[in-house]
Amino acid sequence: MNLKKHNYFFKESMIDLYTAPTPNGYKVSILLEELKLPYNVVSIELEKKEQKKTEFLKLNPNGRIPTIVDHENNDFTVFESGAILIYLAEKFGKFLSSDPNGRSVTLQWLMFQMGGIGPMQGQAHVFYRYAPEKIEYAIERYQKETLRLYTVLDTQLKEHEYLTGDLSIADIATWPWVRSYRWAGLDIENLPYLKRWIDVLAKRPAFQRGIEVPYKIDRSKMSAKETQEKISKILI
Ligand SMILES: N[C@@H](CCC(=O)N[C@@H](CS)C(=O)NCC(=O)O)C(=O)O
Repeated sequence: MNLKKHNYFFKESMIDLYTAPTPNGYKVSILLEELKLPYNVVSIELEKKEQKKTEFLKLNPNGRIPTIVDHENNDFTVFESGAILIYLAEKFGKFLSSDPNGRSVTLQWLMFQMGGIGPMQGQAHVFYRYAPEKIEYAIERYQKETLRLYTVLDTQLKEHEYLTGDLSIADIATWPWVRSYRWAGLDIENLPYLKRWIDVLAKRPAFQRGIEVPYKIDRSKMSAKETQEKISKILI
């Protein structure tokens, strides 16, 4: 398989990031940008099903992005965005507390994203945006549950600037999803603390650079038909 390799920084970087312009991919590029690490970006064309090819499945048996390879650690490979964030945060000693309780709190909010926000909002996107037929029950179910999860975030953010005090991998995992609330057909006018947090993080240069990896994309400029055709090639 001929994976296209973009080298943004040096000829040989420590980390290879296999990614696509999606919220799960952005989590890792944002963290790498925050860590100011040089990394190679391998752009995976999801519509061409590059993520299902044998060569890629050797790196990620789930056939999805993101995935990293750490050349400094015998080409150790990590898949699942949450596991990648923990691996990098531990390796570089940033964005995850070394104090056991502080670490647990960050991991709780990271799991809340991985097990709640991501899957529920992902389904809201599917049924609200991409499904060829509009199934009201499914749209309402996933929108309502995503909004309920957002209110949990809003309550937490009323008392905390970031989800767990200092900026952590929990914020980095959650922001790329929640910032796309309009894509799920949701309104957050009644969630002022969540809105404040989205705006604060959106101003960080590393977050701005992270969402342009592997390339910049503006979905608001794509027609509904174009979007549906593109995504239906990815959805199994
Ligand atoms: N739980 C996985 C989910 C990864 C995932 O769903 N990736 C999507 C893009 S956001 C993907 O690769 N989709 C392509 C496919 O399903 O074939 C993670 O967090 O890494």
